[in-house]
Amino acid sequence: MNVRISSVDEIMSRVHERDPDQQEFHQAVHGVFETIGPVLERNPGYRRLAVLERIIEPERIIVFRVPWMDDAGQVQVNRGYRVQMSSVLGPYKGGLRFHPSVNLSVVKFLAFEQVFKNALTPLALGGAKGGADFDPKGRSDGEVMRFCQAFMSELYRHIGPDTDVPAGDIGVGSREIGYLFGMYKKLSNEFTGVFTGKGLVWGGSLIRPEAAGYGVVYFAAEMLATRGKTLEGRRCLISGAGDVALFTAEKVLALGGRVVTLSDSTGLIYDEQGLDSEKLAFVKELKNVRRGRLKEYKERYPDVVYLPCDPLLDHNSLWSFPADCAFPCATHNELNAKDAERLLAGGVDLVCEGANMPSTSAAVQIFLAQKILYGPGKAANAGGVAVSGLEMAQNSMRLSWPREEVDARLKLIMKIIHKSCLDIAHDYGVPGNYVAGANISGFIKVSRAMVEQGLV
Ligand code: NDP
Ligand code: 2IT
Repeated sequence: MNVRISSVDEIMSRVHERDPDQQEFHQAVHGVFETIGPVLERNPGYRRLAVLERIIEPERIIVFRVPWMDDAGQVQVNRGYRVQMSSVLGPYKGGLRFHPSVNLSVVKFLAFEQVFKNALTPLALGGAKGGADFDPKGRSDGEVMRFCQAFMSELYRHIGPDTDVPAGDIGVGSREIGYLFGMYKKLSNEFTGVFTGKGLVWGGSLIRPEAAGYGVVYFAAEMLATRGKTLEGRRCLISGAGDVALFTAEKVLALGGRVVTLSDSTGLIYDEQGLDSEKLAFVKELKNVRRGRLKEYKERYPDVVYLPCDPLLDHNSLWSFPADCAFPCATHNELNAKDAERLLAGGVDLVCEGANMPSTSAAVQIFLAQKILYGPGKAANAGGVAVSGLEMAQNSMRLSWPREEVDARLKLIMKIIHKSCLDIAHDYGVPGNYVAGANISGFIKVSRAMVEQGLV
């Protein structure tokens, strides 16, 4: 019998035709598809089993109305999402993002990346992502609580400790997770580990807030070690001023590096002297407690440069300062081809991604062509979800591990991920290419599980 089997290019064209407006999702799928050809050659049966077609189609998408009342008594309506992409390796797992830019394309790209990221960890985690186009900025605690409760009053029926375990992401931190978890507990009448990133006294894991940032720096240190280098004395550009950026900064400082930039959605600071622990504590208090703007850093430390900026504009000035390392830790597509050229011209030989898909496809191609050390987000920032997996394990045991134990496990996991990316890249004839290594390594695990579990 003759069977018509689609080529990878044909499948990619269908992704474009089917959802023409989902650019971020196309970008993420493209990034993976252009590296996995050799796996398909070694496994010709995968084409007939439509492994690619299945991997890009979410198992389930939930889109829902979130009506809530603001402090002025006005009813507001937002749109909520949960994309349950893949459960072949474990319960759906991935964060929630509250930001005005959230739409189905963004949530699908994040869920798709999460599947591969989670597969890279040695833990049993499926992949998902969710969120809403709600902007917590400028909202009172009461408004945020009412929004979270309204959001959970629909989401609760789709999640559970063995079904789907959300966590934080942009705009969803410890305050939001508290309100979301509280509502889940009320509606389900169960105290379970249905969320990660929980408060320390109600089931959270030590090191979870630090995990993504610390993990990024552990991954960077592993990459540098392959060239006999360390972070000691290296000038580092970091974008963002959220959890990922600030704990990346903390660990860079701990390992002897120098942090000269940070940014938020309104501007960046360039501190030629470099941050120290006192300056970092100031930023943490500014962003996490007072929810203020980085501009205040300039008021407190007048010698620094402050530039108002929007990282999604033509180019992001943050990447123009001379440095040795760059850690994009804010948001997707915050680093384009022009920025990549500027980074290289400024002396950068390591780019390690704390954010998900912060570099555009063209920027990635430049890093690969120049053979600098380039750690893609799905490998480099996997420490966050990995410690979420450790939080789930501790919740199941009804125990909690000390800080040192969680940190040691995180470090080991980042080492394992780094090695598996390198080994696979070598095995597939692209030594040192962490993009191919991460994609192929994740793809092999997910596709194998998918095939073994049959057509479900
Ligand atoms: P936060 O909300 O804590 O911080 C995000 C930071 O980036 C803030 O400084 C924010 O500015 C800035 N930012 C966000 N969106 C934009 C935008 N559209 N334009 C300009 N600036 C923006 O989020 P996280 O630190 O948790 O997440 C940062 C990145 O890391 C995201 O890509 C996320 O997906 C990824 N990530 C998160 C993990 C986690 O466990 N939280 C784990 C792995 C990856 P402002 O302060 O003005 O809001
Ligand atoms: O992008 C990510 O990996 C996260 N936002 C964390 C996901 C999680 O479930 O901890």
